[in-house]
Amino acid sequence: EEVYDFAAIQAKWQPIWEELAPFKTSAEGDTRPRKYVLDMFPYPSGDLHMGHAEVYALGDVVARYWRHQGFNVLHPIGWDSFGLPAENAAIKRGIDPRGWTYDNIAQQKKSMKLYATSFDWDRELHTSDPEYYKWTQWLFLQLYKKGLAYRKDSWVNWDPIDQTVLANEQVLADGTSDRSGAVVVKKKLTQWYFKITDYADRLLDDLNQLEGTWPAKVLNMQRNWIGRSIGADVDFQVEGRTERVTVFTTRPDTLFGATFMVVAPDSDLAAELVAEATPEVQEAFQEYLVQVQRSTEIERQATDRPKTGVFLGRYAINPVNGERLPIWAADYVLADYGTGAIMAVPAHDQRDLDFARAFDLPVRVVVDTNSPATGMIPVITQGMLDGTEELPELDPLSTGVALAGEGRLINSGPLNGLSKITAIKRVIEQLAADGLGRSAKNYRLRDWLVSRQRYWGAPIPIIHGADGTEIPVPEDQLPVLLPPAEGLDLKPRGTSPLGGATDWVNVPNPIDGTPARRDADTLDTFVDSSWYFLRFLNPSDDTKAFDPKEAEKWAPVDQYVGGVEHAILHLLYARFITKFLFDEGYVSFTEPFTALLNQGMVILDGAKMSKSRGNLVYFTEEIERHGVDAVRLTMAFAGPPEDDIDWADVSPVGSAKFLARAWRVARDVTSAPDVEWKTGDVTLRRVTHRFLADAPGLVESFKFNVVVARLMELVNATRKVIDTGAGPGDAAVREAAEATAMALNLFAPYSAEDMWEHLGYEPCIALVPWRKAEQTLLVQESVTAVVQVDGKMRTLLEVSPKISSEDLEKMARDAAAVIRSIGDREIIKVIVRVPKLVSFVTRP
Ligand code: ANZ
Repeated sequence: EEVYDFAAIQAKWQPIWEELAPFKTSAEGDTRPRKYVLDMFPYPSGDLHMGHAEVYALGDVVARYWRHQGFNVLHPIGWDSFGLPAENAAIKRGIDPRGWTYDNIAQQKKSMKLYATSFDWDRELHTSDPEYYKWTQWLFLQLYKKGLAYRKDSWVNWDPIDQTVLANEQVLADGTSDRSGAVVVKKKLTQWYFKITDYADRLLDDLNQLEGTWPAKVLNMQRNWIGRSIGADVDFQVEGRTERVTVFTTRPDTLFGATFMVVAPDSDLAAELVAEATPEVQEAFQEYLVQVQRSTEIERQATDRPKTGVFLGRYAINPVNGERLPIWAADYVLADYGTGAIMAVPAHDQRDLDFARAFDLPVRVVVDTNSPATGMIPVITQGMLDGTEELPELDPLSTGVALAGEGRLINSGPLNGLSKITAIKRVIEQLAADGLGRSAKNYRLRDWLVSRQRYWGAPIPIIHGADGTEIPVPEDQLPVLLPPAEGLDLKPRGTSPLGGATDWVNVPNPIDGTPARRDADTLDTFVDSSWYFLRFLNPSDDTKAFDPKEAEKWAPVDQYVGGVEHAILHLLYARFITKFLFDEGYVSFTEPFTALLNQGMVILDGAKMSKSRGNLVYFTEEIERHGVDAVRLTMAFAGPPEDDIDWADVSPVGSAKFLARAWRVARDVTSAPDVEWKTGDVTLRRVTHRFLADAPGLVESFKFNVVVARLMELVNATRKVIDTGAGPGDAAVREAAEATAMALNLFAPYSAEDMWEHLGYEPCIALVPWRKAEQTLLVQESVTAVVQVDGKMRTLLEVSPKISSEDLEKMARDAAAVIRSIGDREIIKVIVRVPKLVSFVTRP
């Protein structure tokens, strides 16, 4: 008897699909509605891994689904193929990064094709191809023309292992590099930046457009990253100095409580102030500065760190009351935020209070927070609440707790009695009238550092004249080709290896022919990926980066699928570039990705997979063992896509068994394709049509696991009719098998195509329109309730739509799968939503 043989099925269909190219996006004259489904493109660092297996399986469900729904779908793929791993591998093994990269691409492409991802291969692109990076360089020049690409000297994050600068985004919370793991240090260098801060407000405000279609978590991460603060700039006179010192504060209402001023030790201002100080102060300051430069930004902002600083021997004058405020340099004030200087209000700011207590500086309360409702009383007792006990004195100096809460102003002259918000308004008005201040906004967002002192990237298309002028490479001379790696010393040493390519670097000045030098730095790979979704629209056009007419048709991306690790960097940069292209009139939209799905990680035994942990599950091995379809189906069935998948908890073996079962149903069908479905078994027809009606909504809300569960149910129901009911010739059996094959195409395309052939049809099943449910068959006799334990689906129950909450809970508690899964853990919460859901939460 013929058996389900996944290897044979894969070998049979892969060449046929290759030949028929069913996923080629149709172009001119196609009147179908369009969908652009994009999966984040991979970095070719080796063969595909299980993370890829997940994202490309899930993205493919969406792409395949919209094709069944009658859409002209654009589902392209390419490679983010510039970057450090290639270069590091090349250095380690003495090979060419180019060769390493393209070998890996070839391997990944082979794996992706085997994995039956429904990509339009005609649109494949590689960011390291000159045909692509020509346009990355063009984009740089457009930004340059608008003053949005510029060079400046600045303290940069320096990775001492990779010997390269890092964007702030690439420094992890513990102060280490997200690439090499090295502790990041500061170094002063001349670097290229993109002025993303010009777009800060729009990047923040436009997030509102994405509410509901982007994960809330990602929206929040973007908001925090941009970090807009609203407050005031206040100008302070400094004794013995003509220029004023401006501070940024979010609490101008507390101006009467300022008792000292702090400047960042590594700011130009500190250097200026200390230049006039006594030799002792200068010496103490220099010593302190050296110490400060050894610490990371993260360390400097840590609240639990003892406060350190140096008094600069200078005084500022408080503009509202003429008081003399001593000026200190301390590392908790950062040079590149606000103005690099603050007014310290120790009574109401914890960092200032810690500092005041460490150096014996005065503390003055100017906001009366003394009410249990709003104050910051460390411990509130019942007695305080009902008035039998005195409220404690809120003295920050003795308690060590700053009064950050709301209250009425005190000790503040004309502001006394006002609320915080009124006082803020009043102070800003007064300062503005006196020319001593104004309202101000600040952002955590910094300009985007885009230059890298590394080889494997797009060369920056700028030529430096002997006199220091910058000359953009004329657009008709693009691309500036990367010179061959051969003969270059790629080892990191802080300057770009391209500087060693003498013939390449030394060029005549395009303007007057005098000797000049090419900029030897290369662009951050995030520049490459900031616009790739547009290049897919016509990747082989050598006359422009992308065609605005095609963008009009296809973009923005309708559904973007990828990992949450790109929640900040990549998405922020792509959003910025999109807004820039909008401003330049190249696109008509301001957000690149209308909807975003973040898949979780594939982990093993609760831990992230990694070579060093030795818990890697290999893509190729899993595919060989279980087959493509079983792995893909497992990814979809494991749970909600956002959750991590523990490969130890899932069962590709179970998936393969189910696929064999589904496949046998199709093989067993004995009726002909033209059989009248109306004559079929009504009970089975109801199950089929209920599935056809429900699946679209479930797919569109990414409940892929529920769709798979429902398919399992449909296959079981069909098998029952074949074996013990009306038999394999019944029309409803064919109808159910066809629906199964069609829906299975979303998850297990090889099995689905093979079933389709057994059912008497030509390939490709991927292009078959979704079967419409017949309304008359949808009248409910029963509904399926999902039973979850700790968020994982454990069983499905067929229940009456009118079942009571108590009965449903009891049925769920009695279900064998639930009892098994809960074991002896305690149930701490039960959520029952009749008639569809019972969810148990246990104490771990
Ligand atoms: C006086 C004050 C009183 C402040 C008070 C806060 C509370 P965000 O929300 O992060 O914008 N600050 C300003 N520039 C700084 C810098 N370069 N490094 C470290 N701290 C800086 O915080 C703004 C507040 O952080 C500012 O408001 C300032 O302290 C401080 F009861 O001014 B505030």
